[in-house]
Amino acid sequence: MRLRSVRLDEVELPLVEPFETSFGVENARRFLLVRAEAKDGTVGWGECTASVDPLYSSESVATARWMISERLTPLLFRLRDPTPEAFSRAADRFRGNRMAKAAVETALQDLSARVEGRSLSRALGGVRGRVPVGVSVGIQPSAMKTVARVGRYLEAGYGRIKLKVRPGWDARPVGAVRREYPDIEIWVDANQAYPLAAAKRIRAWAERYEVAQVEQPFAERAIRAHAELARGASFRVCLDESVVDSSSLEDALAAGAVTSLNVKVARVGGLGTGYALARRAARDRVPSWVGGMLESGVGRAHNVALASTAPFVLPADLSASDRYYREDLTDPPFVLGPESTLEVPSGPGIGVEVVERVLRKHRVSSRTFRP
Ligand code: OSB
Ligand code: MG
Repeated sequence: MRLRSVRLDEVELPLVEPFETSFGVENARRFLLVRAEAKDGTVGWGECTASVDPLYSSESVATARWMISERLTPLLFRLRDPTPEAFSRAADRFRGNRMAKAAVETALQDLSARVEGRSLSRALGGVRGRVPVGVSVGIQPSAMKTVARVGRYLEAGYGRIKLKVRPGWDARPVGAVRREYPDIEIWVDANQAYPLAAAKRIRAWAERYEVAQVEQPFAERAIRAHAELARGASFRVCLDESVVDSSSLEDALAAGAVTSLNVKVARVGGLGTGYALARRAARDRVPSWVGGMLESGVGRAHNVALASTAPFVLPADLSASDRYYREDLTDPPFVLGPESTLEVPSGPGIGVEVVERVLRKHRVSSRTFRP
């Protein structure tokens, strides 16, 4: 396969409602899209989930734009056969910048599956036609509003609820949801917001309200703190930000710091690495699930394809398009199916198409690169 062009679009898509985490509020998502076109006209799409400010990780829209424009695209054009694997291997010499790398790698994954005329799920070895999903609920103005929000998601059919928490916003909302819904599966995610000394208190409310999983309460590098929390706990300790590559996963496994693994395609630099990490975790009987970053239909489709592979056994943070956006970039939109699942598209590549009309409406800039 030879490439004809790479286009880098910047898009701003309004969210249906603000999404608040321990590190900030988002009202709209501003992100990059990579459009890779082969000589024969076949097109593959990838999404970059870095946000305007480096709050979730050190990458931002601006750093990813520079990385993709000035380093990754030139590197890609120098490859004789630009497969996703060849690209990842070559891009490895640049440190970090995994969200930028993932945007390019996923575009090549879509493109190469389309060239081969098969779905991305099939290309990755997917074993499921529907993937179990849940919903991630942002920090709300009050515990009452949290309960109401959760109620609406349960009514819509979501089977597990992840509540965003932070110091001062944990036992109260979690307890309120548990009292209203005694039987639902509750996960929480703190995005590194707690000091190491908070372990005892986290354990107390998580066990009291039968939380099934506590995600990334401590800092990215705090492997020992996560291991301490996991020891003897009735809930799983999930790592998100801490695991970015195989060595960080090895250290976390050896320390007993990870009893559930959130795999985000963007955080680990692409689908290839994401799949490998989940396989490695499964060898130690650590279950994996696909995490989300409020992706548009493009990134969501990549995530759904990954979630269809064997090592992903827990429900993903992948909700229907209408939970995020009034008008998604892709067609058809993702809709919630029976038993809290999303259907895995079976068409070529990611199996959904970018609607150029919607893209143009929300696009703020566009730049095309040629070999
Ligand atoms: O930590 O999982 C996270 C969104 C932005 C940044 C970090 C996270 C999230 C989510 C969103 O939880 C989940 C989704 O896309 O549905
Ligand atoms: Mg998380």
